Amino acid sequence: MATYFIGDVQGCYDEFLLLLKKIKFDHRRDTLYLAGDMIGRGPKSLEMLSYLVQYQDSIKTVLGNHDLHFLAICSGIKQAKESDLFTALLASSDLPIFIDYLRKQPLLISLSQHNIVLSHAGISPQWTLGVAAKMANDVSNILTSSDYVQLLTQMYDNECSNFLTASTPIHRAIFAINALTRMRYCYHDGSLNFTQNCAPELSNDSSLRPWFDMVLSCNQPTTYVFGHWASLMGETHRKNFIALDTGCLWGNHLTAWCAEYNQYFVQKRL
Ligand SMILES: [Mn+2]
Repeated sequence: MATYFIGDVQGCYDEFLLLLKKIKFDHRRDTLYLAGDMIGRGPKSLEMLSYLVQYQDSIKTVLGNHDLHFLAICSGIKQAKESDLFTALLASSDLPIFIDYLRKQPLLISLSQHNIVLSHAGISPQWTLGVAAKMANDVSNILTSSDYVQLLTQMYDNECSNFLTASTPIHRAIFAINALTRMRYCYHDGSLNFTQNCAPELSNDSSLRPWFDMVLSCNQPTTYVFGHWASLMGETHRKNFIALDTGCLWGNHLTAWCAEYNQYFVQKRL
């Protein structure tokens, strides 16, 4: 019985299956958590999503920005770009099942038995873990309601970068989406920057810090698992921040982490 986490698959389904084989993943005994961005830009998003729908009991996910973007495309809010490689997925007769599945996926998962918190991009330094869980839950409540298209229409809003000045429930929900699925760097007041995406070693902007250097400490020793930030290549220099996007889509590799043994496994891009 093991607990695994895998970073951004982004439609790299063949590598995903090879990595499951490498960790000897057993759907009857083990649990796998995906850090979001399961689909988008890679070659096999249709196969990936079909697999996730089939194995919902053993594979849990949080939503990433690409997953939400796909929902926006399905709702007619955004147009798919050629580089999204969503053509097969959008033409599938199972599309309503995929939309339904994605709308039900959370933006944050807490595993209290391991003191682990999983989200696609991270946890806002302006939040306690309790506030983070509440805000993620508020977003999920909208995503599973009939108002969800309205939220998807409004979510492309870089103005919602500061939780402390977000004055309405919808602005707080959009901030939550921005923090949980898009954040990398924050300003010193904890508000979000949306443009810088290089590794911290290469950043020369002193007004910005990685979110994981700013996140509020809590009484419980918490391990933060996240994806989204491929240029980190897994390196946070902090042992309780597990960065799992190692750029498989960009020709690097897909990474799995086993919580019980603090062990990493990788599968190179084919
Ligand atoms: Mn992402």
